[in-house]
Amino acid sequence: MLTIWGRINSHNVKKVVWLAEEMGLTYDRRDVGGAFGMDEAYRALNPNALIPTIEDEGFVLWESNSILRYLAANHGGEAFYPTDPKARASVERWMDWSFTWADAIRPIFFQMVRTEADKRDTALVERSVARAAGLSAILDDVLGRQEWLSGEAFGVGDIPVAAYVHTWFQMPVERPSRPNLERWYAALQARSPFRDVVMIPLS
Ligand SMILES: N[C@@H](CCC(=O)N[C@@H](CS)C(=O)NCC(=O)O)C(=O)O
Repeated sequence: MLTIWGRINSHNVKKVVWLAEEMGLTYDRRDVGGAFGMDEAYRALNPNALIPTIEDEGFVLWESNSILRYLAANHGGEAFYPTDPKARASVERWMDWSFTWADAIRPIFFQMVRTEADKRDTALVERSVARAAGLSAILDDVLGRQEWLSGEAFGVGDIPVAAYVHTWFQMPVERPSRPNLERWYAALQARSPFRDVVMIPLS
């Protein structure tokens, strides 16, 4: 049995649960982190005191993108994770780049969702909005040339970026028109695991 530790309103937890749902895996998700706290037993599994962490038949793993790669490589998820070295590297590039993208979006999310209106740092939000707008051109460009970030089919290369794209589209901030990115976001919304796991109210 696969165990996934982490509160479901975490972007990094959503990524793992989303893939588990796409792959039809049976899993037990346990709330940890944020208001749920972290006990010593959990910290012994993950010395970073961060979520998510998984345990699969005694194998413990943390770092959300490593978990995505492990699940896809070991549980019949090959369709989500190409084996050809160039195709695989292209997919992994978007997984790594997702942290650049997440760093741009996170301040907007924390300020607009987790900070009271009168305590918001508007200059920080403005800088993040501008940074996200610039980075979104990179996504729009690649998605004008290929259907998915993972290539011709949806895969693990789409998941980390998509988790934060959804948040970006939900924020009451200015966004430039990005037709290819919007087409991809609409295609993601046609997937029920994306709707059920990622498109929950932000908190
Ligand atoms: N690089 C790590 C980052 C993990 C991370 O920052 N997790 C956040 C939630 S998204 C966390 O654990 N925050 C503390 C908490 O929830 O208590 C990963 O991708 O797994």
